[in-house]
Amino acid sequence: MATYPFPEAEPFRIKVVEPLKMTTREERERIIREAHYNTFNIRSEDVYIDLLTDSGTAAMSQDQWAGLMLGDEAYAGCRNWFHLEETVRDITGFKYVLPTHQGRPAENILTALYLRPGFAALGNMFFDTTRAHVETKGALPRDLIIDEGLDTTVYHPFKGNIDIDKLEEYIKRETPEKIGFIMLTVTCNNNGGQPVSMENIRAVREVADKYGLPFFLDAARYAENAFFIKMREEGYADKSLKEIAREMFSYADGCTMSAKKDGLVNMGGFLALNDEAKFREAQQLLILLEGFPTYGGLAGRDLEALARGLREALDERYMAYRVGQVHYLGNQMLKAGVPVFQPIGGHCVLLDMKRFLPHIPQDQFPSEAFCAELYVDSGTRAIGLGFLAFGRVDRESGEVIYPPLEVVRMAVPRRVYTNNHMDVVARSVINIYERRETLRGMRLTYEPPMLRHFRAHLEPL
Ligand code: P61
Repeated sequence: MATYPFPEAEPFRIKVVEPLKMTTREERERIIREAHYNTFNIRSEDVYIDLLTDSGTAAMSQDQWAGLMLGDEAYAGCRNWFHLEETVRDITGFKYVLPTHQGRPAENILTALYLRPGFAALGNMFFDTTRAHVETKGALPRDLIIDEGLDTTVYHPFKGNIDIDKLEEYIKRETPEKIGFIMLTVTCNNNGGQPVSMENIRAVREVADKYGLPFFLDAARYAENAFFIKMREEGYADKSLKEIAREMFSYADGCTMSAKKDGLVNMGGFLALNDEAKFREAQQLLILLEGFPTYGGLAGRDLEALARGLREALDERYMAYRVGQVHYLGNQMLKAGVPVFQPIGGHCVLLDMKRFLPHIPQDQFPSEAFCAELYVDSGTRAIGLGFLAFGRVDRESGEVIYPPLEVVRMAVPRRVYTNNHMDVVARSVINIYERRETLRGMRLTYEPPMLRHFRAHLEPL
């Protein structure tokens, strides 16, 4: 990554601290055993450094906390809603905004508006909740990311890009009438927070216009995406993150937003649209599923914290620190030869388990074996995103389908941990890498029928 003109050190100081419990190795060995070797089953209190997710885990600023006291809890027309609406319109340029309690209700409404059984939705890589909402409408989600996006070894500045040729081929083959919409996830979460270039977003707009298709952004990490465009794409170095974000949104017809990421809040989201008729329909669904259109499942105080958080995430010094910290963590591992997905993305470091633990076959859950070891070694919690999460058995042929990536994700919460914490994590990963041959595979002892990784039980072989 290019060096940022501002220092990457924290542009804040710490006013409130949350003590962390320290456990012994013996305690952690017992805890992971009792959690059936699945880090989702560990109590947060027993975790020292929690890198399970960057979603809803941010530390709010004093301005956001102060905003909570200005919460107007009226059922209809609270002032915080108007502040949020005005902020979203200002950042995105979209005409209509619908508040939701997180990202997935926005996805539920959008997919209900645009999809029918037999339709397809085309994207770079659909996040799992979006994918599930597409599927529950009877439609097919299709991931058309560029090939480099799934190669953990090659460098590409925008590994979140969609393959424009594949996109156009798909539309021509299946006919535009069968396509509900195109969606780009910015940054692309499934391959580690890889950015999408402005050029690619613009090219999708052209394809969408050519075939008369709506085009949306999954904007959960749009500000991190804007930062990568500023750092890596010709012509954007002197633009502000807000200008870049505004341009990104200008090519789309709307967006879904899980504000638990770049909204810097612990809960919140929205759907934004330009189409008035669709907006009216969406409002009906919102009332049914979330609440009245001026609160949509959130308290007035939460709407206020979100309006303030959205602006803070576009601060360049914050973002240089934010992405800088994720890279600080990943670069230490890279220097020690650990197989890290490259380039490092915006919100997490991915470890390639096919190269880290080549002696453990994918069906023996190398990612979960590593996560259990990491927890015992340093009290760090990470998650496996590979065969356990995404593997499946084909219903017709009975064939076992392996996902293309077998990775461990270490997602960094925003403004929460210091670089000393990052040092602990990096040392622990390097320590395990040096004795990787001693790790053993796992087997399942309990497997839920759906989304099995959340609740599965495992034991070492
Ligand atoms: C995460 F294991 N992400 O990365 P909601 N779009 C995108 C997301 O990253 C995202 C959502 C939409 C999570 C939380 C999470 O099975 C899981 O506000 C790009 O969570 O509804 C969420 O936003 C959905 C992790 C969610 C999971 C579901 O950690």
